[in-house]
Amino acid sequence: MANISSLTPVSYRNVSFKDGFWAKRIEKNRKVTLPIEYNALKTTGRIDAWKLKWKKGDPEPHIFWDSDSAKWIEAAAYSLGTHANAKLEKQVDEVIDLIEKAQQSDGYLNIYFTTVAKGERWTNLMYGHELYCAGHLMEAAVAYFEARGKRKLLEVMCRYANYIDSVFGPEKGKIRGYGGHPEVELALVKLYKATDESRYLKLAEFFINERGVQPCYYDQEKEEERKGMTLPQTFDRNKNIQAHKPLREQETVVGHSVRAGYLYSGMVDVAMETGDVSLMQACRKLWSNLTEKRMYVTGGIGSSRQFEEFTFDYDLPNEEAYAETCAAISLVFFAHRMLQVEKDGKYADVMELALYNGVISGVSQDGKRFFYENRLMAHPERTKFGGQKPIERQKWFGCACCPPNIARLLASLGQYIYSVSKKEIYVHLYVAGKAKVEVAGETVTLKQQTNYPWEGAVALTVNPKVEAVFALVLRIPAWCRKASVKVNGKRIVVNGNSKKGYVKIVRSWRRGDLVELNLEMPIERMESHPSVRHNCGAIALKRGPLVYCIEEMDNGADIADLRLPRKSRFSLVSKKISDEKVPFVTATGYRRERSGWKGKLYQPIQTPLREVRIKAIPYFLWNNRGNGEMRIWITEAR
Ligand code: FUB
Ligand code: ZN
Repeated sequence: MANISSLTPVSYRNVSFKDGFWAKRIEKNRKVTLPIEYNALKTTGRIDAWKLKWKKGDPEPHIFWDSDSAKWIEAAAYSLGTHANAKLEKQVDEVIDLIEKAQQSDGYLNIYFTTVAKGERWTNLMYGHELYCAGHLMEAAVAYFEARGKRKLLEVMCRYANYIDSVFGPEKGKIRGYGGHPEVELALVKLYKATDESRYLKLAEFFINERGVQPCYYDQEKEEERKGMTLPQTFDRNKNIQAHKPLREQETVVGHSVRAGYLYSGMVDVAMETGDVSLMQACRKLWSNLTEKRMYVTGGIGSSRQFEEFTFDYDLPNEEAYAETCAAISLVFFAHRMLQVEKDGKYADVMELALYNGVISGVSQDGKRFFYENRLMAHPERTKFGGQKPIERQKWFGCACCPPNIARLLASLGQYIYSVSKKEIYVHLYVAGKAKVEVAGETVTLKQQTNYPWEGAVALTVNPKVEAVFALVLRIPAWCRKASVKVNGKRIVVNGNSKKGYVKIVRSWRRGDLVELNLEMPIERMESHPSVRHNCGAIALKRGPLVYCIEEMDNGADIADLRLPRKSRFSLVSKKISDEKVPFVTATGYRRERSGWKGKLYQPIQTPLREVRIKAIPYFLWNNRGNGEMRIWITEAR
């Protein structure tokens, strides 16, 4: 079967960032976050755990500690792929040496199941995370090989993949199981692409095809082997890990949200590489259900903190939102893959939405603290109850999946901006910087100058080595109602000429050709589908890709008391949050008076409203100036 991908992403190594929104964040990621995370891995014992010195009585390494080091190596690899750093490279090499030594003679590699649970390999596929950890290590190996040409980890992971291939599969004597936490599927496809070893693709295909086949593998895994998991009767375990029915029959996104995002990404990868049309069709259906009924306005996914899972259509609670940083990242992965197959701007729209809101809210502006949950409404007192994580971003977590995940995403952000086909360059995201692209047999340098997402003007200079005919295909985001494009000062028709969210400019391009794109970016009042009961009577503010929120420090306490009239006008006021100039949105609104309530909890309506100025900031920036209340959805007054 043939590869059905229409586009190929331009490697992050060919993309550089300059002076813009992402340049700042990627630099912080490189200079602040990566070293902090290395120290956290060191001081919490995650790196030393690779020495396999654990003995009874010592604190146990967590079942997926391997994946924390792996994601950090992957992030460091991307960073080294664009910025040399001898100290960082040495740290990576040292960790890789430990990993190599930890590999068993048959190729097996896992901290927990080689020390604490020795002899219990593959007995707990549902929760054991062995294949999940293997997947993250494979991704790290490929990233490091591609960034620095070093093969050690790649060879370790090929040995491990060969071993896994000898254990799992449809053949007699092999385990017909698959990982409780998907991840290895997409990783095997990466390993296949890096090595050209078709066994890895076949194995990924097996894991995808076997998942959910009835009787379900997990019903056969013995109960007592799922150590330490006391689960309520109502909990549908197979559904939580998307194994309740074969994947091609699944139409609604269910279960654990990160698992779902990684799984769907792996499904697209396998479908893309093998040309599997029925699998691709399943991905489309799942995408629709996810983005039309189960996604937050921020691109966050996962409505229930309990089991970190999806619930039911339109159930999108704000204060109780789970919306894990990793889940939003997994949505970016899924969207990006769908985009390469479908060339449809609806995927880029969601990718952008998640990046600018539900993902980047996961790290503080200084790059030092992280959110695991990305709630859409917060009250400092409320978060002390109900098993919620604290309101403020944390330095690290016991379950630390999110910090290194955001680090690897930021370090590899370049790969999400452009794609190419034989004769087309697609520009999905507007980001200040440069890219080197191969198209129509020529090398083309593209330069983007823009202050996006704060402003909607983008100047794109096209520099082919020699004059060449190809199409420059620019995304017109769905949020933009009015866009204009000029080529060398001459206007071209956009509205009406754009197809699936992109406008295509075919011409013989010459050095210095200038494309000017202007995306009008007014402040929009957003409403939810009427079935999202949590947001009835409320609106959210959005400008371009950015969702706004109101915070206590700008509006005083009790922000639930604020009302925003439908007719009030907005203004933008530029203010600094830390070292960054940010457009605050302000509007005249109302606040209920607090007097007259002594000794009462309820009363017939009589509270007067007083006029106030409401101030909103981009959601991703909340909780950077101290703790306090926050909400995205504001009660509307007519
Ligand atoms: O299970 C591994 C990771 O830990 C998941 O992806 C996150 O949701 C967290 O539970
Ligand atoms: Zn996470």
